[in-house]
Amino acid sequence: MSQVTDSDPNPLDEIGADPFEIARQAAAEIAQATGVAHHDIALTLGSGWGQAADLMGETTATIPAADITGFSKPALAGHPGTLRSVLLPSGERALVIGARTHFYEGHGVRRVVHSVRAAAATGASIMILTNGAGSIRESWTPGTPVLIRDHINLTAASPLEGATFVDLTDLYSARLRSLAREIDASLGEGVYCQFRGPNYETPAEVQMAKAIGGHLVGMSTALEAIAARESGMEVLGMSLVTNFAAGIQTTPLSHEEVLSTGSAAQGRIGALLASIVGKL
Ligand code: 8IG
Repeated sequence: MSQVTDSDPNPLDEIGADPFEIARQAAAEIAQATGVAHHDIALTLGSGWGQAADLMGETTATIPAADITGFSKPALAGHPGTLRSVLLPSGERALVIGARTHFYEGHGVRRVVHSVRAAAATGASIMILTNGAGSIRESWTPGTPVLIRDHINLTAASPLEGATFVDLTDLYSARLRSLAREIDASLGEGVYCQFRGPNYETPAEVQMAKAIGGHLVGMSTALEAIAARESGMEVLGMSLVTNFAAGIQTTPLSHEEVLSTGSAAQGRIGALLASIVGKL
């Protein structure tokens, strides 16, 4: 593990740690803290997606993620760092993860995928991963939500350890994608390229991503999706285009642009995601 600091010690970083045992411990603590023994679905809400939780159902518990074993302290403003238990109209329970650990933080892949493994250990069988992303397609302007059809993992890392051969055909469930398109037939589908970050790409790197079949560029999701599949979950991935990728747009990229596009779109995409969850 490439641990850059011990100011936020984490049992996942200890020698001999079993990440699945730590995920089970986290799940037990989530059950205790929320009073909900079993969650049915889990959602990670990335840039712009935060409002979906309020529209999906009734939040019955909100807990600081950092209180739960294995979770890291929040690294970024706009990423609130909470776990919420939401009672859906169907009676099902959703675990809403507003606390993402990014690969670029340098704490290793185990920490990046811990929330997904913990969600699986709470019983969730569907994992919805959302993010903000840069678009390579000119027709996908900032503010456009897109379904992730497949990914290209450019991090040179994997959450799988040892000889764990996991099939990733249909990683992003065709069933869930078509369900989403029943809610909004205009939803496009694209291939998401996860770069390590935290720098945005050079224009040449964006052209490379395009040449190898990518449509969206970002810094999350692919590693989490792999871990979700390893844990047997069905995965839905969605990006909110917050900017054109470098070189597609001629103006410099900025985190402020990402945040303002996210806040402008959040009511609309939150409602979209809430309707999708209502159909699961
Ligand atoms: I939001 O253009 C967001 N995240 N790598 N590139 C990468 N990540 C991003 C981008 C982008 N926009």
